[in-house]
Amino acid sequence: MQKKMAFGFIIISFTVFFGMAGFIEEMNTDDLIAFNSDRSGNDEIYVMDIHGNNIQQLTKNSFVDYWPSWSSDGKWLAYTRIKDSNIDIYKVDLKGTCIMSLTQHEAKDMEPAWSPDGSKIAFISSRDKNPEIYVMNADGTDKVRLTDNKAVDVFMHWSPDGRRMTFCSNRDGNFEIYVMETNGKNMKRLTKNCSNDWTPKWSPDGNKIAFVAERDGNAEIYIMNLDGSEPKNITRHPDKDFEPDWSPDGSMIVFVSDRNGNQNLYTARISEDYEMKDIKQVTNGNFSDRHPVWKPQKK
Ligand SMILES: [Ca+2]
Ligand SMILES: [Ca+2]
Ligand SMILES: [Ca+2]
Ligand SMILES: [Ca+2]
Repeated sequence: MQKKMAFGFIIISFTVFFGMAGFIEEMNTDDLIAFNSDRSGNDEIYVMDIHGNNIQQLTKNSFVDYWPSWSSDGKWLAYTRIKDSNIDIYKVDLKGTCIMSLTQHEAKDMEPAWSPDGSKIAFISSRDKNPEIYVMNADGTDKVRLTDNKAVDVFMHWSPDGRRMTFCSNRDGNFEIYVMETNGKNMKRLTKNCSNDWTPKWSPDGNKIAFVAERDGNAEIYIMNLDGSEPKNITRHPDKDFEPDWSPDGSMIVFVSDRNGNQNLYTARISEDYEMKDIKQVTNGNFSDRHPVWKPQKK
């Protein structure tokens, strides 16, 4: 009997020790959310675990650094920097020690969106006079324009298979959500209403699009089908809820809300019928925490 208990204890100790070690390692490397925050004075890029702990600051300077986008291998974050009245795209590694410039143009270059296979970065540039969508290689070479319209074209996001892109444009009066192939062809409008629709994010299974609209009176997060049908308001809160991003397994969404006075980050579980459950505030304090993006899963 004693022998059996001792053996059981060893098994439990083994599981606790190695299981915990594995858990911590996983927390540190996989379950991460990047965001930008002005908590240290001006906007900088940060990474934290999904519970809002272990916050690491990756940029530290007098410029505005915002709009992070993960590389598919999770080793880099592309982001936008406003410096000396110019706006360009940079990337930073997860230690914050290596920062590289990806655009060097006098026009505004912003909002990088890394492709799912890691080879390309889509971005917005006004180098051809008005905001258009471009794509470049991940090292900043070979920039190609995808849209050609006098309207503002913004907020691209790649489909999980990398073959299509959602974006927003006010070409039809107010901001609506569009989809196109990643060569700019076969463009189609998905929303049609009198309020602005913003920041579409494809679900990891490729079946839904989360986005933001003010059609019910204030900024809310919605989920709709790929053809724009059945939009469902999933926040239904009188304060502003915006900038949603899916967890890699599609079971959760991280978003920004000012429901507790200022812009903080929240996570929620998404149920099978696309309801928000277990809403949890993950950042606190009197700053603006914005643009959360969940680290992609290792391929
Ligand atoms: Ca900064
Ligand atoms: Ca520029
Ligand atoms: Ca345009
Ligand atoms: Ca709301």
